[in-house]
Amino acid sequence: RTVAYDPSSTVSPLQVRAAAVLEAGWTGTSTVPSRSLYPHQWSWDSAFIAIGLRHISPLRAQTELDTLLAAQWADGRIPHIVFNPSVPLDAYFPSPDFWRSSTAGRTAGAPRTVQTSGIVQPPVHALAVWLVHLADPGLSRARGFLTRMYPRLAAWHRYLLHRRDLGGGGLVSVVHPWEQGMDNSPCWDRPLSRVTPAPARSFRRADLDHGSPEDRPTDLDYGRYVRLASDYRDRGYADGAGEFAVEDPAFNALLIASEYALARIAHELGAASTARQARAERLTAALVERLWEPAAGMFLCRDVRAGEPIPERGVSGLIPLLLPSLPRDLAATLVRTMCGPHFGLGGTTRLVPSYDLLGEAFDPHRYWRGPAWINTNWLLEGGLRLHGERGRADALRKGILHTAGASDFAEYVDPYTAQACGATGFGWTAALTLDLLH
Ligand code: 9YW
Repeated sequence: RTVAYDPSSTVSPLQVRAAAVLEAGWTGTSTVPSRSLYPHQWSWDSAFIAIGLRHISPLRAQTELDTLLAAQWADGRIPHIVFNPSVPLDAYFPSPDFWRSSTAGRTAGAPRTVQTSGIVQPPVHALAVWLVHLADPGLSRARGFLTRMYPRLAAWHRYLLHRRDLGGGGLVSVVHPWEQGMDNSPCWDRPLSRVTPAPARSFRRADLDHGSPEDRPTDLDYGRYVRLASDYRDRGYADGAGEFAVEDPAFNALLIASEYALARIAHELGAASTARQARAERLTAALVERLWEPAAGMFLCRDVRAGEPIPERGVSGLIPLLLPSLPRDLAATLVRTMCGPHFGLGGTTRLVPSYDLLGEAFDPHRYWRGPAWINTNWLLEGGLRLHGERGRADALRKGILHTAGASDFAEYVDPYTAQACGATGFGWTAALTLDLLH
């Protein structure tokens, strides 16, 4: 795959359709994940979207990331949502009046001029910045893109590594299921069961106006999400004391991949990069030590509050395949697990499902409890390629492109039938399709 921006190359119908999705979602400064369901800017969506956008407009891809990082808090956190002030308050819940970032987040250094949420999402940003730079290094240099991004990305990683090492073993903990990005994964059921739900009458969901209830999280889950988020807010978004703390393999693997990207960015800017490289390797070792589960043949989440692994196989436990310094035997085991009965790749499924096909909680339509998502499959496609699994990577790439086109760029699909679920015209589905076509 080439990365350079080449406006003269021939364009396929799928590329035209994917570009149209991103065009329709562009607000002038960023791209919404979905016009109907998610009308604001989401953190990891923007990173994936920029990775695709760079192929049609490196300038827009830079702007996407500039807009997100302009909402960074003084403590280094990049909020999971940056709210668009022209969207009505009731279009999405929880809205700015729930998070109250500019008042409740004052001590943590929330920006004054823009409203954001107070939790974070997986750190895909340094990786996205580096890939966007590579698409048009001349434009990037002329606009000082890396010079502007580098200190912000460094502060982001510092926040995660210093304020979020809640388990004390060098890895980052998420303090809310939404932070990990796979909102209602069965991996969260056990730690969430300890949380007292907020009463259903105390909030009003907006997602059910647009999505089918069978495809979405339940009301009980929502009550617990609300409780965790409002407790965090009421502590002024200070880290350390919450009821929920989980070390997640995908979140940490993406941080490590981004740390490698940050080393490359530092090198490009003429700064020292070896310490970052070494840190990425140390983090990989910590990930293996704390989260690898030989009996499962994959990584598992760790419930930091209970001090034990969470015995559920989520796709998150396969994502560390994208790490270059993963021991060879672990990479081989991950590939076997991905292609075995629990995930079925190349056998019963064409795309890797979000959760164990044999798991008790498996549901082929409900959000992160079984359906296949394009972003996780894109990450695994890269991991397979990195570890020399060319045939499997090619087949997965084909599966992703076919599914994206046939489902009208669905948010997620039934892993067996590829039937579209959630929203169509979804941002990262279109963006990562574009990336795979280059
Ligand atoms: C919600 C925007 C976000 C993604 C998350 C996904 C979902 C928001 O949508 O969360 O209201 O459920 O789980 O990963 O960033 O696309």
